[in-house]
Amino acid sequence: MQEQFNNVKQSAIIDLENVSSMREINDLKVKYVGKSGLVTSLLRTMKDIAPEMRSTFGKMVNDLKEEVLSLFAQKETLLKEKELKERFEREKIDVTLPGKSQTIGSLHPLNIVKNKILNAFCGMGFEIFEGPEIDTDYYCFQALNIPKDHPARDMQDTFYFTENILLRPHTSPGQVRTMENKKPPIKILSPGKVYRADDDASHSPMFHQIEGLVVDKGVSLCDLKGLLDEFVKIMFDDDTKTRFRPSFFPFTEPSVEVDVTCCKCHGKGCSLCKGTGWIEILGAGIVNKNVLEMSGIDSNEYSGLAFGLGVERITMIKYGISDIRTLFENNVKFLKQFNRR
Ligand code: 2NL
Repeated sequence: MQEQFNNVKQSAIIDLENVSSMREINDLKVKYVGKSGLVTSLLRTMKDIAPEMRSTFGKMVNDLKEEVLSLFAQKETLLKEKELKERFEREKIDVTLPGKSQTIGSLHPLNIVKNKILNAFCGMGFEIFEGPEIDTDYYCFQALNIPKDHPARDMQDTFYFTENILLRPHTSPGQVRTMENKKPPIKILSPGKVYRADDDASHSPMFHQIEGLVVDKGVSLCDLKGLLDEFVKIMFDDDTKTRFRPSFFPFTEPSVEVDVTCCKCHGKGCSLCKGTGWIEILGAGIVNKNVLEMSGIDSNEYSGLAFGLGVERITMIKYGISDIRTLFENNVKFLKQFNRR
């Protein structure tokens, strides 16, 4: 009988030696101490034992069970240690490795410049008014004193839906609506997309314009000069100078074109300013009396100043961009240069 006990114990020791996972240990537990395991079934032989020996036999089976369980426990401890060690090895992290950085988006250069322009004028008391991108011939041309034979009205220059409905070629229609609906004083900015049938290195069929309009009693060319001088100092360097050249627009009289001293060479002459030291940045003027009258404003009581600029043009000057198309290609390498973080 003792031999039978020893065999079970020996067999458990040998089985345990070959075990390499907790799963196998659990299987072995079933084999030895499970319901019909080797140790448990010893108890079933109790009926063949002489009655006076049965309590000794029972105790021996229990002792064996305990011994086998303690062998299991030892092996379990060893295995757990081994498995933990392997896991540490496997999951080892090198805290000196560089982290994975997140790419953060940034404003498009056109939006950086647009915001800067809007901020500059809002700081001088202008309100922002956005009009529709599709408008009528009246608001786009007639109300702005643009005659029937003016080239801007040509099919080649403007995108028409019907004879009367078109993509606005400037943001002025929004300003006309304001003049119709609001009594002066008026001091507004009209930013937005505008459309013209033009497509080369310095013209895009869609571009962003910002126009400004001031209507009040006694508004003069002096106000226009002071306003734009101030704007230029905010947008470019503090020592940037302006130059007002006579020009022509049907909606302003007199009209001017405004140049600034080149922000790259500061007036000495370079490739950006084509050797002249000056760069044209916008058009402006005193609102034509016809335009005021057509919108219901008494031109004997009130006068107005207006200006219009292209956001793309200012952006190209500020950042030295030579082809307008780079602003619309969305090349991430190009756009990343404007990430100011
Ligand atoms: C340019 C020139 C200009 C205006 C826009 C304007 C608007 C109204 C009345 C009178 Cl409602 N004028 N706008 C005036 C002068 C010039 O834009 O070269 N823009 C890109």
